[in-house]
Amino acid sequence: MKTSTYIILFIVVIGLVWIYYSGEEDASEIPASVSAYATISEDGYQNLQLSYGKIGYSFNYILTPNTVKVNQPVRIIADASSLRGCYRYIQIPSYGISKFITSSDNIIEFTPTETGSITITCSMGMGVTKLTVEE
Ligand SMILES: [Cu+2]
Repeated sequence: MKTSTYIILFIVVIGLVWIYYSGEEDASEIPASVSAYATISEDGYQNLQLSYGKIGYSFNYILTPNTVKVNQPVRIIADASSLRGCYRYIQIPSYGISKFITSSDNIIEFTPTETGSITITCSMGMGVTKLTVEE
């Protein structure tokens, strides 16, 4: 092969490597979880959406928003269509809540009385997310 052919091949390889690594960089920019504050609606509730989907590189519960105010009622609206199997058995052990979600019965309401972190899990514990309670 001519020298010019080697040079062109070299440039193509460098180009492909560059495209590969720039793609990797984009993937790492996806946030592991998005922190957001709940707003208090007219009826006094802080409404949160709970679904199942991709977070970073894995799949788990997605809670948005995930930060609430203490001593203000919270309403978790679960997306029954995305929750499958045991992910529908939602447990909030610190508040004694255990609920099976269906498309017609998908609301969990409670009032957080302490600041800190509340764990929300499925019945087997592989589905897990945290709700942050602030002053
Ligand atoms: Cu599970």
